[in-house]
Amino acid sequence: MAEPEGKKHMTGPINPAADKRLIAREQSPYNAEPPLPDLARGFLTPHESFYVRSHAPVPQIHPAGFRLEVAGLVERPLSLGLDELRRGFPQVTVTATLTCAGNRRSEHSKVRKVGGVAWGAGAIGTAEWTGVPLSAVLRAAGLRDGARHVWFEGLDRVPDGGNTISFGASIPIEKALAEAGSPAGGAVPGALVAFAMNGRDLPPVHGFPLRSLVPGYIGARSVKWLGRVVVSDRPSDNHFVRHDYKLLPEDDPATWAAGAPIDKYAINSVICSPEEGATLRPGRVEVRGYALAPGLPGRRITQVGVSADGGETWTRARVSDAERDFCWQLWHAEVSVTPQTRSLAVRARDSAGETQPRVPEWNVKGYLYSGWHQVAVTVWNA
Ligand SMILES: Nc1nc2c(c(=O)[nH]1)N[C@H]1C(S)=C(S)[C@@H](COP(=O)(O)O)O[C@H]1N2
Ligand SMILES: [Mo]
Repeated sequence: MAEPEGKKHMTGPINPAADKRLIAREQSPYNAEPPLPDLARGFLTPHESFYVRSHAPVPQIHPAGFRLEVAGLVERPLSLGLDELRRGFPQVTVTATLTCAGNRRSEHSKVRKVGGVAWGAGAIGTAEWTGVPLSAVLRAAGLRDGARHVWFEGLDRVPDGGNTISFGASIPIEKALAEAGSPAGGAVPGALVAFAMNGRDLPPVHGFPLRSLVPGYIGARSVKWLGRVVVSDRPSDNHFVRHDYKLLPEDDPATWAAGAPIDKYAINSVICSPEEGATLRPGRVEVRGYALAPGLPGRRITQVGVSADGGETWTRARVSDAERDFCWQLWHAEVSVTPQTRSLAVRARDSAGETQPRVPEWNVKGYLYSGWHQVAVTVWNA
């Protein structure tokens, strides 16, 4: 049947899977990650391969009427249109890896089942983010005495009982005002109000028209569809700050209230190819993947080791990219496999001597899995 005339130019709800080449973990809200070999293709992750983590449908925001509100403990509350934000402030482009705190959650579930999106190891990606340093916006508003935390509020509506709530986050004022140096990457602001990803307007599913972007912090602090920034003397009491994203051994309300919110992400490394279940020929095999130093300025991956014998012996991998704060490194290694080989494993070490445990401590929500990544393979002697 033909569309009625008047409806032809109306936009429907945004299809979050459009232009994506991802494996859906949930259709609604859309949560999806790339096949791992796609991640290892390049230092920057193209939009099609960039994971999506959402708690609600993508809100449709009309840029003409959009305003970013800045409120709370400031001298001058601001209400900024997109043009004012782009023209009135310095712009910076920062390369940073974004990773979900739940990346690799399904491996926690092998120890003891955890709820939440059952992520593989693809809830991570690296992009060039362009925007305005949050510090510049805060300076324009003028911080008042007692300013200790900066809250971000998204414009999506997350179902909560019969109601809806906004997705929110909170970062300490020191992080909001921080500036880290990075030899290859230039100055890296502690946080950005970002409007572009890999040189183009943010795609709707990644937060159009604005998102916060907090290099080094878990993805949950990089709030998409950012509508409000609030300066406060305390962390936000948003559900996603108070009741989620904490490393706790059990699901008990008292421990939840007392637990500290996760901010920085942890050291990690993952094999992207061969994939789990691959069949290989005996001999030399090329192994590829990513490694991520913890989300602290100056931390570097200094060693990546790959084992084909369950951790008895390790081959040093070669890292391919320039070192930059808050960015992953892609690596590759050649190892020998025989018909006795059952799995490939990777582990990394950073410049502060931090390493990955074989199996990390379990937590009830399955966050920050950072154990050795192991891929089962079959070696077949033709
Ligand atoms: N408004 C809003 N912001 C959000 C979320 C959300 O559901 N709503 N999800 C967060 C989480 S948990 C992550 S890991 C990142 C994912 O960003 P991406 O979908 O652009 O990859 O966005 C964060 N920002
Ligand atoms: Mo996340």
